[in-house]
Amino acid sequence: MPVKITQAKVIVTCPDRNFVTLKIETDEGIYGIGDATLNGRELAVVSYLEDHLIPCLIGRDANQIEDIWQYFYRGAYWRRGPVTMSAIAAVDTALWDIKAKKAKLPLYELLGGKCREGVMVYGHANGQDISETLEEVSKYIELGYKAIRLQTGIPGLKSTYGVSKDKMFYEPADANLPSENIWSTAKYLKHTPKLFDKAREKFGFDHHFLHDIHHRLTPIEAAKFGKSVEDYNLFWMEDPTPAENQEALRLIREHTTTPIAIGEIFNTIYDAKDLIQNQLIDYIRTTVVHAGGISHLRKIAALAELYQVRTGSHGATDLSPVCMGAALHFDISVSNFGIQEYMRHTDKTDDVFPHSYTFKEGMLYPGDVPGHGVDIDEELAAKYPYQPAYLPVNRLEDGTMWSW
Ligand code: KDG
Ligand code: MG
Repeated sequence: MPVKITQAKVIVTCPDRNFVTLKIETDEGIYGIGDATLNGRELAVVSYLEDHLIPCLIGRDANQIEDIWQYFYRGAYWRRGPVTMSAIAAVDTALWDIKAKKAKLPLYELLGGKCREGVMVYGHANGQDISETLEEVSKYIELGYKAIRLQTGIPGLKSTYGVSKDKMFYEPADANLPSENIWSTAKYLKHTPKLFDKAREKFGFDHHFLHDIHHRLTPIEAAKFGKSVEDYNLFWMEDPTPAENQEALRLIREHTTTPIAIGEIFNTIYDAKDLIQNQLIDYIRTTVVHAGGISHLRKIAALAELYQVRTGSHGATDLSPVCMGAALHFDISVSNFGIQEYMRHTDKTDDVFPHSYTFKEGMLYPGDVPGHGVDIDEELAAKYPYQPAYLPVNRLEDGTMWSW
């Protein structure tokens, strides 16, 4: 029996940071929600949804998730890109939520069932200097984390990616016009291996340590970095070099066995396919929200499975609890799951998005309520209006624009 879509609306709220949520309602009274947040470009996705997708959604059969996906992807003529794919992702996630609620099953059951008991996550330890980062690592270990990302300030640089005032809730979008960071590759390469040297000396090798380079190195510099940290057995180095030039990864691979994770700014399987098929990465970091939703992410994971590439989805604070909830159902049901990033949301955010997922001893569990298990309290959401906020930009010491 068809389930008719009767209404769809976009809810923008800022409980400590901006989130864009799509809510789709049906004639059966069942609704579903999807995350459409694109950090620093939120309103572009709102317009894409309100002006272009929602008018075409009304009256359609909510059961036909794949057909609706293809209608918006192929049918638009203009394909791909973060705005388009975040909007399609929100529709897809909301429709999966509806289908699972209608079946009275947790979403993972419709995706093939559980492949594991829980989802290993990594948290973020960051500090102005090495000793501060190590103190943060201790806190994560006390909380039970098995995997931790380590970032530290660099002597001689006022600010750097990954180091924030707020420890548990890292928030890079910090100003209503972009703030400016200064970068020096030489200073970074000299300092960062010391962080992992001290961390292994203090904590041993029982925990997974990760690191995000955030697209800042050239291929040969990235190769050098990967080699310099091999003794510290990193779980991965992330975004070692900008991935528009995918051939560059071959050079890095030739020089180091430090595993590589890429994909948080990818939007489709086409962005990822060469890296996967040539085995130039070990982990693919595409997300439910920025890569076309659960339907498309599962296709990426299926391709990656053929090449022993595992998933490691992005999960920064700017991906809403709706994305996190959906991601956990994906994570628990794909066979080649690797790890899930988990930056905690603030209490204010969690209050706006009540959810069934829970954290225990370094793992997240999606819960067993029907759907993806995340809701939105619209009354509360309305109390936190949108606040313009940009991600920073990055320049070299001589003023040259660089990758942030
Ligand atoms: O919005 C951008 C952030 O999500 C991103 O900079 C965080 O690189 C990131 C990460 O690995 O979580
Ligand atoms: Mg990253």
